[in-house]
Amino acid sequence: MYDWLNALPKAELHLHLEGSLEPELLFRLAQRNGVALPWPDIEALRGAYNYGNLQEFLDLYYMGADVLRTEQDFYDLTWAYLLKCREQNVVHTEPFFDPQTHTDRGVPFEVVLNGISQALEDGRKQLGVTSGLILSFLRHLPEEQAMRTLDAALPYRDAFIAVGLDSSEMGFPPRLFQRVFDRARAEGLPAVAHAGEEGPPEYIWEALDLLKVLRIDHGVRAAEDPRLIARLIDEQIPLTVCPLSNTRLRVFGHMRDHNILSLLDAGVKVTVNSDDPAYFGGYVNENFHALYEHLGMSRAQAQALADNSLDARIAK
Ligand code: ES4
Ligand code: ZN
Repeated sequence: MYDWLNALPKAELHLHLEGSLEPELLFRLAQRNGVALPWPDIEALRGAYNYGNLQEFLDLYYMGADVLRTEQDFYDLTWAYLLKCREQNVVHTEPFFDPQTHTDRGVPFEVVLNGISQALEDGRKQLGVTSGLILSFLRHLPEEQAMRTLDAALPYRDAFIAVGLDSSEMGFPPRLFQRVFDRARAEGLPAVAHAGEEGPPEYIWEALDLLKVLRIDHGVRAAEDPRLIARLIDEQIPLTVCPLSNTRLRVFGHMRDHNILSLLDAGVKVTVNSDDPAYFGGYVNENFHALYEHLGMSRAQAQALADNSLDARIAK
């Protein structure tokens, strides 16, 4: 079963490039750039990968991203992830990056974008992994700063397939970002948004009705609202679900309690993704393995999940 799951062609639609920064590369980049780290060694850093909720993880994730300084750093980060894609038969990926995490530290937008874009292009040519980049806004910062980020991005409009919304969810509902998403849409950029990870079903309604998203990232709390589930099924709106992330961040107490297969069987277009693989203990295949081990996922269910991921691509 494991070999069969590994060999399944699949797409990854929910992956934060900054979250694919493995401890080994993090330490190497810190040394290369002369950045002092609060952890004495890789083991100590790994020991810190224990979270009570989303915010505790994000605090560590933003600290880790501080080692990313040069175009080469962003290239190396993206390239290491693309090698994983090839290894795991992820034939297509639509990764997020968070420009504000870097521009707020003084790293120019172009440095970040050039490093990532060059690696994605080399990934297409040398690895045969197709891709499309999603520019994600940080929702814990004001909409005005998201708008300035969009300003910085629009000269490179063709480098993106969509805009997204991530970071701390509770207290930062999608409705706060309606104007920046309106403007992105006017520029021809479709949208996705994190909603219903820790936040209530109401945030998913807002992402659909106000931000006009094509997909919901996470969305697992939709299960609390039967009318919302009916709509997701009726309109076949994809959910990019991240099982290992959800258990590591305690959205579900244990993998056996995860609702992804119930949603699949109900007719919701769910997909399997890794979110922040370096921080949550696995890439896409490890997420599939966990569903097999703890939820008894069948081959037919795994095939449906993989088919959904290829079907839910924005970049076809
Ligand atoms: C994230 Cl798991 C998760 N949720 C929200 N924002 C994020 N950024 C990176 N990982
Ligand atoms: Zn995410």
